[in-house]
Amino acid sequence: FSKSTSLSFSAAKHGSFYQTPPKLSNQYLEDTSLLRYLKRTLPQEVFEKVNKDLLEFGEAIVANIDQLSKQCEALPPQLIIYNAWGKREEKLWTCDAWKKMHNLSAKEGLVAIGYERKFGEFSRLYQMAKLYLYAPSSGLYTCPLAMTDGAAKTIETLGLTHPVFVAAYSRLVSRDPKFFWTSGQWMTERQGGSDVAGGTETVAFPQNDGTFRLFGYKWFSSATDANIALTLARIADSQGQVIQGTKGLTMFYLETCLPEGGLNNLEMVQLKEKLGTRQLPTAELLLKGTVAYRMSEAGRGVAEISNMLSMTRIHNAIAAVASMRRILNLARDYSFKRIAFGKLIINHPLHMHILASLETEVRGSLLFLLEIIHWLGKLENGKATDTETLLFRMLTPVLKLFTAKQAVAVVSEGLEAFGGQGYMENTGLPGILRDVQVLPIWEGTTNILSLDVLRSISRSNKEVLKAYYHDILERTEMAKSIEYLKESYAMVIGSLNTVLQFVQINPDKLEVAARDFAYSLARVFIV
Ligand code: UCC
Ligand code: FAD
Repeated sequence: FSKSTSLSFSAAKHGSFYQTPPKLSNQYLEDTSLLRYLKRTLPQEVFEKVNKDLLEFGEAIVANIDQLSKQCEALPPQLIIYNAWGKREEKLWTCDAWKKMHNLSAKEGLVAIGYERKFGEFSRLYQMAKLYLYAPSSGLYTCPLAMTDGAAKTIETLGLTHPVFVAAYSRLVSRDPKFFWTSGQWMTERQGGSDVAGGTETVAFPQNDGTFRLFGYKWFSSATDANIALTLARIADSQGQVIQGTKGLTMFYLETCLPEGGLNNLEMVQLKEKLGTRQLPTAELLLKGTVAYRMSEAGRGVAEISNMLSMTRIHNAIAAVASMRRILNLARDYSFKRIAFGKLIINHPLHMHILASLETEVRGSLLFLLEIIHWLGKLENGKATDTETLLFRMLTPVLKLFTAKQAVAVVSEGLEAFGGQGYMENTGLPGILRDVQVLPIWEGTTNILSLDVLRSISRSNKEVLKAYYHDILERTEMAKSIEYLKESYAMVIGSLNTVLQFVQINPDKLEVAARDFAYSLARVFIV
């Protein structure tokens, strides 16, 4: 052996090559599609303010927030049921980083911006662009934030004026970390998460003071440390009888802790052992007389909790697109650092082609997401047209199901772009794949949302399909006369006609084809 070779592999030395790792840069600056969309859509004076805040927030994410998210992954929540001396304590322990996420979410206005409405119809774009930057570095704190936003939206939409709801609302949209509350959403029971009406056994017993006492078992509670929850139960009559099915379900509001301290007559039975989302305290809960307030009319629980569902489904899409963007940006950075076969991997045409095709998918999903968010902002500010109102209803489930599935595929491909390192836990990369795998499952599975798309079509007497048709024609109008876009234009219009004809020709096959149909709606809209 030569002396230099033996020296570099002796004792504690393990060779001299160390790969430069991928680097997380300011994700706002790295996202040209987002930047361009905001520049194009927001009025100049709004853009300047939003741009400044997003730039600063993007810096803060790199400087310290991303580190906090790593701590949330490394120190998952624990449920301590008994103390060392056998006394039942039921304490949910969360790490400091998780608590810091709560505080910074309030300070940064991650829910508040959407309700302060300082920028009118553009407020939601601002709020959700911020959440989009935050999501992959949030240690999944965006999960409780999604449900908090959903709860605030439900109280606002239903115009609830009972002091309990007014007080809760002011906390959900607060920027003061000490005052800020988060919400959970307890819908799923053992017998059914999709078929909520078939699965809900929880019973609500009316009390003389107008409140109710809930008894039941909630099978999944993602944000168990939340301050409040919206849930469903069946109201018992004086004989203790309940109405089965959807018409028997009513929406309730509850606070997880009693004003005098201690849990509100509920028991955290156990934390779930999960493939991913380990940062989240997902528990099974026993409701044993939980004090609750009726939020919806009796029997209108499913319809009214849909206000929350449509918000959380948009948040789901934010997490999906943001995860895709994160892995792709890291993979792109890595491709300028990793050498194989004598050159940087970015210079291998096939690797470049794979990254470019992922880029196309991510940009398409992002533009779809931003368009839905803009409609949400318009709806809330009385600016939406009838077409936009109809399309918002049909395309929200499409957005959720499409981006969630895309996220699993794109993140999986993204991991491969790091070779073996993509599989190594201490790179922080595998956690992204684990966490996106939940996105197609919760908040309505892909099948359930495909059927929801059909529901929205039949509820509108197919008017929404006409709106969709005209919307696509309008968006593509310009391309008609541009020479190099003519072929693409013809393809889009051809696909549009095929999809819509399918509904007319095959009404009996719509259910079985619902998923492909929803995908086609997404693809045509994106192109
Ligand atoms: O998973 C959960 C939390 C996870 C953590 C949060 C993550 C947030 C993202 C974070 C990212 C990091 S909570 C559990 C979520 N569960 C679901 O999503 C349930 C899935 N199942 C469905 O969506 C089903 O389609 C059901 C439950 C809605 C179907 O029930 P029914 O009994 O068959 O309902 P009907 O009869 O079709 O509808 C009842 C009423 C109708 O209104 P009316 O009576 O006025 O005709 C429907 O039009 O509800 C209305 N409705 C809707 N309205 C149903 N769905 C909708 C909707 N999407 N929008 C508006
Ligand atoms: P099922 O409804 O049993 O579905 C099983 C399969 O059947 C699915 O593939 C589904 O698509 C399919 N299917 C069902 N019905 C139909 C149909 N009509 N047509 C075609 N296919 C159908 N829930 C809450 O309420 N709050 C929470 O905080 C919460 N947090 C969660 C956290 C995690 C990590 C997970 C994994 C789940 C959480 N859930 C929560 C539950 C989640 O919302 C449900 O698991 C989900 O809605 C699916 O319900 P299910 O598990 O009962 O599946």
